[in-house]
Amino acid sequence: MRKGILGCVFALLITSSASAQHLTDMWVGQTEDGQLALGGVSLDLPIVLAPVDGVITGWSGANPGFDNVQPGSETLKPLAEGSLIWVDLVSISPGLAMIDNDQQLHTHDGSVYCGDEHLHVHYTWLIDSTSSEFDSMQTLWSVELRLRDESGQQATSKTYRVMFQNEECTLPGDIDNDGEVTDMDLDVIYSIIIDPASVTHYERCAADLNLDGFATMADEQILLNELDLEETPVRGDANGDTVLDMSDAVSLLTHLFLGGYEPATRVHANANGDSLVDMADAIYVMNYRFLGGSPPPAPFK
Ligand SMILES: [Ca+2]
Ligand SMILES: [Ca+2]
Ligand SMILES: [Ca+2]
Ligand SMILES: [Ca+2]
Repeated sequence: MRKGILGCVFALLITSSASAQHLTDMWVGQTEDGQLALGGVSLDLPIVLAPVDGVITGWSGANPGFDNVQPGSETLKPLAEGSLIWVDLVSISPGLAMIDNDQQLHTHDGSVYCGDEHLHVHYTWLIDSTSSEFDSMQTLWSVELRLRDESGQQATSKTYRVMFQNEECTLPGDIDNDGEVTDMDLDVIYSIIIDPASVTHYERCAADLNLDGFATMADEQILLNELDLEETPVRGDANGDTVLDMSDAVSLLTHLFLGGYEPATRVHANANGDSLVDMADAIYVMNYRFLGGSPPPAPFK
């Protein structure tokens, strides 16, 4: 039922987009060695899809399309005459769909005919918010694909990964969106990893440094590397000896009121994990150590 309705909608969508050459289209050609390859666009950054609501609901777009190599390519040669190019979908993220020119919905691995040596197609990519596999905590979806020549003239391409987002994150790692990646961002990544539903989509997205769609401790490790830190800090451990005790409260008070002492990162100073480094953090450490108060929030061991 849904597929029939989709057919009408996408006949329109595809007709209107098929004639245009888009900046993000991928060129399909062959290398000097006769292997199929993609060119014309960098696949390092996710493609941001636009919101749609109605027959299909979620985020969609007809980019990238697949075009024959355009004049001026220095790295790829045009396809051999008689080529019959298929796109093999090697894997596709749950919740992501590709809709081909026959209005077929592809949500799992499979193959789609792309065209001959003059190919020019725009499939529709859809982050399907109505899919049972859609995860609202996810911030990036991807498809792995390769090109195959049914005529046998060119070798199968390597596998490419094309990434899609439903909201742009300009700088992965810049979780507080102040334009730079600092230990302020490290201070907040732990709460995102523990409870992604408690933060905004942008924060989840910015915390996904390895671009797998979710904020996890693997992203924390990348952030540590970017900040030249060797290991996960202990929250509230102001003097950096990995033990939380009275000396941390003293170090923190020295930092706050006397100057001349700087905790290694904001995580070391911000014992209670709120948005400030202040007197309350020193009190929090003393409460925990001497009065049976709560331990600091993560990272704490
Ligand atoms: Ca930042
Ligand atoms: Ca991640
Ligand atoms: Ca300490
Ligand atoms: Ca604090």
